[in-house]
Amino acid sequence: MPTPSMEDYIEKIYSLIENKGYARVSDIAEELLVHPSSVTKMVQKLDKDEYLVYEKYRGLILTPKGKTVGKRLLERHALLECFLSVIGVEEAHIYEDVEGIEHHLSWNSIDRIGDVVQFFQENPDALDKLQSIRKNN
Ligand SMILES: [Mn+2]
Repeated sequence: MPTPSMEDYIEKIYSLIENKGYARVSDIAEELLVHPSSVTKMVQKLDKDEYLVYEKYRGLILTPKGKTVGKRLLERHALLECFLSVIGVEEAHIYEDVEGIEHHLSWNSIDRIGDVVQFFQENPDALDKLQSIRKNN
């Protein structure tokens, strides 16, 4: 199992490759607000654990295992953003709050939160009721 920090890196590398087609150490460092030497160290660990293959002058590519995990982590992040948005959390808090909780929930909880999101998407009346509760609190 990847640690929270490894998850952050795998998620970020996956999304960089999705969006730009590649992930450089400098891009990862910039996006995660860490020193490039920390990125290199972590990338070496992720290589050792077979999430990616890192070649100093050719950059890095995710292994099938890294891709599967990265996709799941990105989906988890998106689901939690959706959940906070559905329950009425202000936009300004959403990203940071998701970064704070995403590593600390079991996949069981993530799946059940997915049910709640689906429930509100399929039942606009329930969403209206939730909104009226919110307005009164
Ligand atoms: Mn995230």
